[in-house]
Amino acid sequence: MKRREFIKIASIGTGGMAAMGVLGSTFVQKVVNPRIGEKLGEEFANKRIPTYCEICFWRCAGWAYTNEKGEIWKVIGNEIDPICNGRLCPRGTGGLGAYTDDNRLRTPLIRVEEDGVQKFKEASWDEALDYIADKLRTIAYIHGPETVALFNHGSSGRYMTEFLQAYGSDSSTAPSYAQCRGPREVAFFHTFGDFVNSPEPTDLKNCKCLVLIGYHLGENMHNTQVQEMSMALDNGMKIVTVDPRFSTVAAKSKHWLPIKPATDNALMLAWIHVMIKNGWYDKQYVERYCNGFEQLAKHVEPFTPEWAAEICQLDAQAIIDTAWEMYHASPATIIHPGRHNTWYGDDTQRLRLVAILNALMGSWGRKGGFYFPARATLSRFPRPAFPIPKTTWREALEGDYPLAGMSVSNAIIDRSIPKEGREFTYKAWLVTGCNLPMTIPNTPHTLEAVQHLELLVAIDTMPMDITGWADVVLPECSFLERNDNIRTDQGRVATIALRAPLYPPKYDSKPAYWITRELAHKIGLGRFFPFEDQQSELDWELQQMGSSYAEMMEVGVKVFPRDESELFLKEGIDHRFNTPSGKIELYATGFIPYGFDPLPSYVKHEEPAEGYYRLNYGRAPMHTFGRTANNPYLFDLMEENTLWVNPTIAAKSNIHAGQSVWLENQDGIVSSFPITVRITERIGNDSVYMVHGFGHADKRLKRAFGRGISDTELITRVHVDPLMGGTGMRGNFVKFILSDPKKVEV
Ligand SMILES: Nc1nc2c(c(=O)[nH]1)N[C@H]1C(S)=C(S)[C@@H](COP(=O)(O)OP(=O)(O)OC[C@H]3O[C@@H](n4cnc5c(=O)[nH]c(N)nc54)[C@H](O)[C@@H]3O)O[C@H]1N2
Ligand SMILES: Nc1nc2c(c(=O)[nH]1)N[C@H]1C(S)=C(S)[C@@H](COP(=O)(O)OP(=O)(O)OC[C@H]3O[C@@H](n4cnc5c(=O)[nH]c(N)nc54)[C@H](O)[C@@H]3O)O[C@H]1N2
Ligand code: SF4
Ligand SMILES: [Mo]
Repeated sequence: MKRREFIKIASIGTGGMAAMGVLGSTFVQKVVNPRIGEKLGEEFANKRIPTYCEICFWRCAGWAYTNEKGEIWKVIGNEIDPICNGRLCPRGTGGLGAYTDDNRLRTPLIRVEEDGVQKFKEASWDEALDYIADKLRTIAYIHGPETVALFNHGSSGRYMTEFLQAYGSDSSTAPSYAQCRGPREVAFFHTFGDFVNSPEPTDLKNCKCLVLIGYHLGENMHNTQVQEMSMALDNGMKIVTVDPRFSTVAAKSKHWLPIKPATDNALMLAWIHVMIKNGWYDKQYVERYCNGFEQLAKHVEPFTPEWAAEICQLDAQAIIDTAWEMYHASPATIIHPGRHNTWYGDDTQRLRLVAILNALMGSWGRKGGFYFPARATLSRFPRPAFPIPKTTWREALEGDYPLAGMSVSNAIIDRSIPKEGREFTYKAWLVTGCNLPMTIPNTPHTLEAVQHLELLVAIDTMPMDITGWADVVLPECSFLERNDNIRTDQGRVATIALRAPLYPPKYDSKPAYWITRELAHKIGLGRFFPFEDQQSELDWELQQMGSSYAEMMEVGVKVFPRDESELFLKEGIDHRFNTPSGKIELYATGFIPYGFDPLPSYVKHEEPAEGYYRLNYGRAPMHTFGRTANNPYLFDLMEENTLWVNPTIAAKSNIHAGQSVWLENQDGIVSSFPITVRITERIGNDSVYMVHGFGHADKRLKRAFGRGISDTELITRVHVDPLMGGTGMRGNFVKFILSDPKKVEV
């Protein structure tokens, strides 16, 4: 096959507007597809429907409203939802933009070649799904269905995952694991026998000492965590922030430790040293519940605060003071596991230190620490058993990353490039709700893999970067135009939440459920989708939980109360943890069979060369990754990212505030676009900082195109965690380029 070229809208074929798919769901058939500016009429006036937000994955439940003209009006939080307490964050409120964005994908697109030029042809759903079904049939026949992988994030992933399993593959993966929270899940599982999961079961509202290590809560806007943090602050909670950058929450902290990047393990080892040496840990808890204390105590003997102070460029006394602060508040102390954990490649071991600290403070299963979450069980209508894949995702890894709990996105990408000596190669990707060129580090490697694929399908709402590389693009409607699976996320109490459509899908877009079901039917897998339509299926599922679709339309959220005593360990009573020893494992015996160190150490990481600065990145409260960059309302709040530069570096490099600079990384990669310099003392003199999710390269994103720099573009050096495959991304270094390298074709 000819190399796949990146296609922008400018080269759309002349195929003409596709007709409404003949397969239209019952709901869609009832109404004409509304276009921007069209009045939807009385049917939609003063309507209120229950939904849960899809702008990030906290998934707050809310109500979406239309006004008296039937126009979209507002979305607000659902008062009875404990995951939002009736309040949405700024992104959730601006979530309406997911519906109104006029750059949305409108019709299915198929890559064609005309006169040697690749372009997209607009297609009907029938055509597009036939094309995919044909390819999938051929791939199953020639290579086996297990060579097809799914990348997913968000609600649409659930149905696509089931489709993939029915087809014969279990390689369903997500950047939100190996580029995000995978390390903490593995570390906590091997310490406490439980995953952290989302939302994190932190009893923040009762917490007295919160330790945030590279976790910038407040800029990272996970709703109820931020609410509970404010509540606890009002009640006198002390915060210890460990961050090389003076983050928003650092300003609210009793202690800010401006740590030298990449040295956190040294700090934590010293904290443990100080705690054990001074007896500043919960002895009863450790004695009753923990295993491996002696090994740990011996292991940390050399790691004095003075030793760490030098490595971390901190004050030794500050290390001792903060250790005391944690002990003083224990067990109402949370050393937060963070969320975006993939930093330097030794991340699972770093998160093991976090887990050990929590164990020493006795905070796992204790008030003000971590609670044991509850979750509603969703019954699924009986359907045939899924076929067993000939090669499972784990077998495809051929022994690599043995502690990974789910398939590893970057490993699938890697194993899509044929390599001598390797038996298994992936042949096709289905991608939904992921923008891989912007979320998987080392984009050139991802794009090389794309060239080897026999099929790349992108299901998205927006013409994001990934769609430009796809063979087929399928436009999903926004969350405000669809039902989705019942939300059963964990919390202090089990809850269920319904998402219903406010409007029918705009343009020729469709919900994931419909797309998957139609595709399943086309490929002869219809028996796995036993319901005619999604609402009947949801109703059946809700009935099993003692509710119904009709009831949920009225209430939106249902809470299943439980006794508060179930939240925490019962004082003085033994508890069996789900670990090999049945105890909290300070010494991780589960690591031993794989040759991984059961006790974490400090390993020195590479430092920037002269003239280069470490590339640091994070979140802004008004955007979610790159997915909201083009959202009209959120764009108004923040149009582009800026580059934080310390005044000393600025002076040395001859750059001033407001200047546009380009960046070049250690591998000679130059940013596609410039970024505006912001000079601030809030960042140290060895790094520069920017918010992730900007610098979009697809011109079809009229607002977001070319605004700021994409951090991902500059992250080409990846330090992979040998335990679970996470991609350490913070070992990249950049220098300033002061004049236009004329790299951008406009
Ligand atoms: N450089 C760098 N890379 C990172 C990070 C970083 O900070 N810097 N963060 C990492 C983290 S923590 C994570 S969790 C991952 C996330 O990485 P991904 O899982 O790839 O998630 P998003 O960036 O949210 O992908 C958004 C895509 O989903 C599409 N989308 C939005 N709504 C819908 C919908 O309703 N349906 C469908 N089908 N598509 C939709 C958007 O248009 C966009 O193309 O990225 C990781 N990668
Ligand atoms: N508004 C908003 N909120 C979000 C998201 C979003 O996109 N937008 N995404 C959600 C998701 S999926 C995730 S995973 C989370 C991510 O949220 P976090 O896990 O908080 O995000 P990170 O990007 O890892 O954290 C960045 C912080 O780490 C600091 N840092 C950098 N290097 C080091 C180091 O070596 N040591 C230490 N101690 N600190 C360091 C940076 O200065 C910065 O303050 O946010 C969630 N919440
Ligand atoms: S935290 Fe904000 S963006 Fe995330 S689900 Fe809740 S309201 Fe939506
Ligand atoms: Mo994440």
